[in-house]
Amino acid sequence: MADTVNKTLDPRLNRRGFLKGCTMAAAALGLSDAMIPKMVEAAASGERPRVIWLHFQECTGCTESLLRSSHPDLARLILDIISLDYHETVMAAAGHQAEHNLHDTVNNHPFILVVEGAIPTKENGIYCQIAGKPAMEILAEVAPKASAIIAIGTCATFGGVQAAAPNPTGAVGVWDLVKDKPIVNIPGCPPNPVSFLGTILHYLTFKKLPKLDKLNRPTFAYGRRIHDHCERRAHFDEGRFVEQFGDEAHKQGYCLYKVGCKGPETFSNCPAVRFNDVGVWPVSVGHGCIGCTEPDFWDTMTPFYERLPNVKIPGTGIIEDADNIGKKVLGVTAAAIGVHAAVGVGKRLIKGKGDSHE
Ligand code: FSX
Ligand code: SF4
Ligand code: F3S
Repeated sequence: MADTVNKTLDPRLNRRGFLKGCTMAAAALGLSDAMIPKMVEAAASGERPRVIWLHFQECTGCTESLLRSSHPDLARLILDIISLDYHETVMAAAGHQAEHNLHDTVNNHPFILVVEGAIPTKENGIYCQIAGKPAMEILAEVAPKASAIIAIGTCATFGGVQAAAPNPTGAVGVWDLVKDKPIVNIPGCPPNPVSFLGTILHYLTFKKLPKLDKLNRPTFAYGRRIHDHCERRAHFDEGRFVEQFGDEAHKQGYCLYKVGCKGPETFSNCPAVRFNDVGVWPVSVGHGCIGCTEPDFWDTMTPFYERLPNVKIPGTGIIEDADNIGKKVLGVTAAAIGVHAAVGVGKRLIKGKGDSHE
């Protein structure tokens, strides 16, 4: 039953599409152009890792952004380089046949497990059941046999919206339950498909998982703070802020910090990789980052439309009164580089998960 999903979905990619996807992934991975042929060779080798994709508590946005991406080459490339043996959203099989496919791969072949969605743990996990079994039980059966696990989306990595206080179902991420397997966390609500593709291509090309940070996120995708490569950063440094959505400053494309942007404490490649093949990301279209790649962001990054307290503004030190930021820094040119936020680090340390620097 291997390949059922692939065969029912997409024709194979042509060489141009293959090259385009590999070039995008190589750029996202920070590899030089010289590595592209090696990557293409690995991707075209026919050595397609089997993937079992489990869905638990989630909205399927991760799958939607990946497979129904407006970049067809990207979606096809993903389906071309893996053998997607089980995926509830897109597979043709149903009922007993679907269950058979799952157990056949789990018991007879090496595979990578991809998990989308959080796992409820309260009352023996009864709040999410598939084929009559709690998600917890399915994970406990499948995870020990996987060669590696990729938790995709903020739900599978850190619990997501289900785990937001008061977390009525006791939702957790995969790494809270599985302790003895390599786990790659690809958070984001939803994450960028290129971060997933880059991880898979890295595995195929170098035969190992990419380097991870302390939150198990690939550093190629989550190694930089959004604020440190945001196109509005010059406005931040010069004290030009949007005060209200729709005001003149908003129309001018000024910094969104005062209307709640969480870029100063969020790690992700959004400003560089962008979404939807049309070069956009939240900040480029006028909305602040809400910190969707960070643990517990529904609790720690809210209210979404209020500024982060105590962010250092160039030339002013830690500020207490954001209303005066613009007035204070206008005209200040020194010390405008290398500014970092302090608050997120504190919050994460309190939660016991540490900063994401290595
Ligand atoms: Fe969660 Fe994925 Fe947010 Fe949705 O399925 S990461 S709710 S966008 O999409 O799991
Ligand atoms: Fe960009 Fe947000 Fe930082 Fe402003 S606060 S520079 S909009 S990341
Ligand atoms: Fe998420 Fe912020 Fe990127 S909200 S999509 S991490 S800009």
